[in-house]
Amino acid sequence: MTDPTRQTADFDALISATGSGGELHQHAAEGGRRLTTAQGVVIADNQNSLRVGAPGPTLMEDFILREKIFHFDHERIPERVVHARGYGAHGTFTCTRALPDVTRAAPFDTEGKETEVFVRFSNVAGNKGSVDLARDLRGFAVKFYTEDGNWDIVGNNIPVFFIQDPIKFPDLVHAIKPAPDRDFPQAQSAHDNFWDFISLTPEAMHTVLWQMSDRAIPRSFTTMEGFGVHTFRFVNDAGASTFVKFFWKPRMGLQSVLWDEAVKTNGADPDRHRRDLWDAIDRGDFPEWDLGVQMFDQSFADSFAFDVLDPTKLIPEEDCPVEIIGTLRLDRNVDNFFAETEQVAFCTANVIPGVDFTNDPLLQGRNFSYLDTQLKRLGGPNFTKLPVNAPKGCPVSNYQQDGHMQTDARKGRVNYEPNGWGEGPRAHPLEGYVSYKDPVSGDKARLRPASFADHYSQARQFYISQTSSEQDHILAAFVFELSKCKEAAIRERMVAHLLNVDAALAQNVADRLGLPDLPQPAPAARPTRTDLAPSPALSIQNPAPDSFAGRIMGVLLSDGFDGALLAALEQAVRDEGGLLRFIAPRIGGVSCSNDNLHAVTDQIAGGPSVLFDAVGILPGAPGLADNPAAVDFLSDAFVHCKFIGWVDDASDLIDACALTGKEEAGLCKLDGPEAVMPFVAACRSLRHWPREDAFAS
Ligand code: HDE
Repeated sequence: MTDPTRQTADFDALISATGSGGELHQHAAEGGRRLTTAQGVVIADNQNSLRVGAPGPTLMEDFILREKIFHFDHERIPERVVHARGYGAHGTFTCTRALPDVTRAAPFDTEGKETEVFVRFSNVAGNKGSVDLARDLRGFAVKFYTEDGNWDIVGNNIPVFFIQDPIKFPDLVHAIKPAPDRDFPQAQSAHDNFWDFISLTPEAMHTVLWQMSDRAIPRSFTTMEGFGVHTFRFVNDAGASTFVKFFWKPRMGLQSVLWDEAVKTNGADPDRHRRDLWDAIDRGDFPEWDLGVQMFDQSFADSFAFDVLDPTKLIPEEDCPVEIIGTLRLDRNVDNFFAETEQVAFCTANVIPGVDFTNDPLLQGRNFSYLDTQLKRLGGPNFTKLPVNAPKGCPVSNYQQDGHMQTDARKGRVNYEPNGWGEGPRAHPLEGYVSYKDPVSGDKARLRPASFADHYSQARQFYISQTSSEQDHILAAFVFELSKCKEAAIRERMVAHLLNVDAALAQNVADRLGLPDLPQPAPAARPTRTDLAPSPALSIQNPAPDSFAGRIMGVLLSDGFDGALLAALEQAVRDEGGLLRFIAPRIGGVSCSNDNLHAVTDQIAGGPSVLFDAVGILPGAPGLADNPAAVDFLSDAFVHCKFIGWVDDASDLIDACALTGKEEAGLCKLDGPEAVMPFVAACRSLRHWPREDAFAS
């Protein structure tokens, strides 16, 4: 065996030959860990392959080179066919309200009980290397490691889905992904194929309204809701079932960005969402969500206007309250992205006693798909042995064996059941998983329930539940997306659907697209649309947020800035639980009025205002108006309805952005430290939406 402390006699000669110099010398001298091959052989030289003569041929015998390159060549695995770009973290779920009468699910049996979780957020359409702020649905997948086995809620940040039958899923995904001939556009729905498919799929209209809303461009993972989407069942000890829908409610409140901001953020920081999550956990600012449930029985389901098994429909919170039963806290970043976030395998069929399925056709289809996809992606059936996928806190004991990458060396001769050897695990009728006895009958046929046929009523309900600002964003999104469709017939077909949702929305989209005539409304499967009451819970802006906690203020500085004013601003933002970034023309530091050097976090061209929730413009002297990046910084902040605090020395910049004399509550003059508190208090509402009216066209 190699003695790891042994040094070669001609060690110095080796160092000079390898070119590793002082670093290697120091590392070895300190007794640092030895670099080895995968077989455990210590490597003497990791810089030069084995050759004959100085420029001579490389030898096949070089097992160190060959093993290293071989492993490198196989580093990539197939990315997820959807939800490829994702980011995960570990955390804990704490039960705040036990439900022993409703479900035997372990996480809810006792108040205060903690269950370990792993969560992965994702974008749906883009590939693994795409940008965070694409207009897209987000995945919100949670794995609970319970003592009864692993349970996954594989949800999205939007409570409904595009289709009602799994047989349509490959078509939906093909349509949104880059076109097969040209392989673009990437991570975008703004193209002919997507809208061609959607305009021929009326059941998608409700989800499309959500997708065109601000929900599809969240500020961060920590400011978005999660939904289980389908109706599931809770089952109690007596075998009685209660329907349940799952909700994750962010403690930070809901917040999204504007489309122009999203587009610019993708250039400034394509990793905005993952960086935000990583940084928050890293600094101990652990993001939290409450778990809410809508629970209802068959008689509620029978009386509800829509089929609770239709995944294109939701149950408004006003009709069935969301009851909070626990809190999710993410408190640990992964050690290794690939080993954990990339290899984690979620599956809707991962349920535990106390949780069961319904006959939602989409859920039934998903239960098949996830296991299948893991086999392809992770290369064999033993992916459940990977630490991130393996159950924790409960034994795994069965007769499954062999397969690629088997890590269990089970002892003994028994690998079947029943066996007469008195060895090995046995099924347990009382403790084991028993499916809910759902009486089923009917003809075998390819059919769609008539109760799934209304495709417009809830789309309209969503639209009329938005604030006028949010409705404007939906309009702008439709115009943007459809303007990217080259085929006029597709644009027209979409407007025909929108006529069934809201006449004014359809007319405005048509006008802005320059449609010569309004088409006839699309023929509806149901002759009439039901006009439902608005559901305020569907809006992001309503109720207005009231906290700057966890938000970032970007302060633009230049030499000679007022140190006392900045100190007051820093204090006030920190007292609110907010964070600060300091932006200046030079990264090396910026000097204060008393000549002290203040650290700069971003050079101005690399720290545009789209990265911040509010901005302060605190230069030490006029002159920023000559800097195009400073002009963009302020004018973008203004157009994006951010709160802006500014000082006299920024007057030339204010002028350059045509903001001189603009009297409005979101543009706050910081005349002295006493003006700071009211400014920071105003920032709690995060955006000054009335400003948008000035830009309405
Ligand atoms: Fe998925 N989905 N999906 N999906 N889905 C996958 O599984 C599928 C659907 C969702 O972070 C895949 O491991 C079908 C609805 C999330 O790893 C795949 C249908 C909802 C994630 C798959 C749906 C989701 C996935 C791709 C229609 C919201 C990422 C890679 C019947 C409730 C999980 C993988 C993670 C991933 C299939 C529809 C959420 C191919 C067939 C509805 C969050 O198995």
